[in-house]
Amino acid sequence: MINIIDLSKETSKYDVLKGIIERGDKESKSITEAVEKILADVEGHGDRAVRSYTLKFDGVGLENFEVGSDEIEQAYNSCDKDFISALENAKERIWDYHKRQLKESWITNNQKGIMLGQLYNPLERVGIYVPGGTAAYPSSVLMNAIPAKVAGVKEIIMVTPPSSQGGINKNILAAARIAGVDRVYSIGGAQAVAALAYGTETIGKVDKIVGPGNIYVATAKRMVFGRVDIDMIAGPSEVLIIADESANPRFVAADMLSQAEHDTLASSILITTSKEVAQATLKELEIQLEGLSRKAITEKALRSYAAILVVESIDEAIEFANGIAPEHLELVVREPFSVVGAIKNAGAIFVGEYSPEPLGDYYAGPNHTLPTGGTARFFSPLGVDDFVKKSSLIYYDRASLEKSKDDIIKIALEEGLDAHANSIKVRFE
Ligand code: HSO
Ligand code: ZN
Repeated sequence: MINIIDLSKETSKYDVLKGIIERGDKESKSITEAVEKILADVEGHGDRAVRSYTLKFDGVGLENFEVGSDEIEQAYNSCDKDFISALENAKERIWDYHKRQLKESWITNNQKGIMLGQLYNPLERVGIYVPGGTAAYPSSVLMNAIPAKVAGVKEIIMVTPPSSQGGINKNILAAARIAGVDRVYSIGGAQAVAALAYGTETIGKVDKIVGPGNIYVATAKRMVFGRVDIDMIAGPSEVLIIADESANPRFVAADMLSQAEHDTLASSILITTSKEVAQATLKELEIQLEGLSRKAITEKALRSYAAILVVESIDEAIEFANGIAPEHLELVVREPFSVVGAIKNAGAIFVGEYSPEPLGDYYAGPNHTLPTGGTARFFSPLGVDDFVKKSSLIYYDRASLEKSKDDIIKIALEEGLDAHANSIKVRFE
């Protein structure tokens, strides 16, 4: 099903994985043009355009997009009680973790007559996109909304495409209620992104749009960036597992499958110093795959984008991991904490064999919205910072400005900006 690749025999390690790294839907001209048209229509015609695209793409004619609080309440009450309590427990942990990310505004006056600072303020209104279909995850509602809540965002608006009957998944609505989402609209696709970015007669414009979506949603987000802020552009999910001879192949295979079941573009890579672990994991993958409800998706992902690599040393595995910059990195080695410091590029690091990725996907507290496709080289997990902006604060008294005036005037004149120089001079004439 998957080939085991002995990296010591390969000349270029990264070529082996090129197809995996570069997977994912690419923006094409036809997608860009289609999205451009949707954005322009919604900007020009508001609700009318959103209504007609909802009919065209989702197959439902909706007069009113907003999901009423009664409907949300009803959905919440009809959910499995243990599921609700599990989500509440997850919320508590996610909240607690994100609370630690809050930063305080600061002001310093360590020079007499001068005060400088940075003031933190939450964004006013934020939109969360929740995809429809099999990728509609209640856990993602918590992961997107809770950091915004913790940051102090005043209004959180969730959008999600309606089913062909016009309804919304009850688990998604329950998660929205638990996370404290203020409004829910049953709209999706690029038209939902446009409605959030530009505002319509019934949907208020937001300051930032977060959440994953298909290529149309991702393209729309990229195009409205600047009008509003966006989070990262999420690509297909991936896990890289570093394992030594102490790793349990049953655990390793289970973790690889848990990633592969997300979608046919998901990628699971094992890199190990042990040929035995490599062989045994391969066997386990075949055995465990049989029992999965999403076997077809999982198998396709495994065949296309999974790999088992054998290396000579853990150092080599780490160098490789840093080169790939995976979204999720599991360290299933004898002394995982001795390795953590060497990891430079990874969205989330799962340490030791009892910290599998789904623990982080749902429950431990850190965010599961993570940089994908190698972008962990420069992006960070979604967090409170994403929902806060800063203003600089500057105060000088007369004496302090007078002391600095010659330098400022000099720079202004060199830039050829007389009026800038005058703004300083005039105060001392
Ligand atoms: N592994 C996904 C998150 C997720 N898993 C949601 C299950 N539900 C991306 O980090
Ligand atoms: Zn997952």
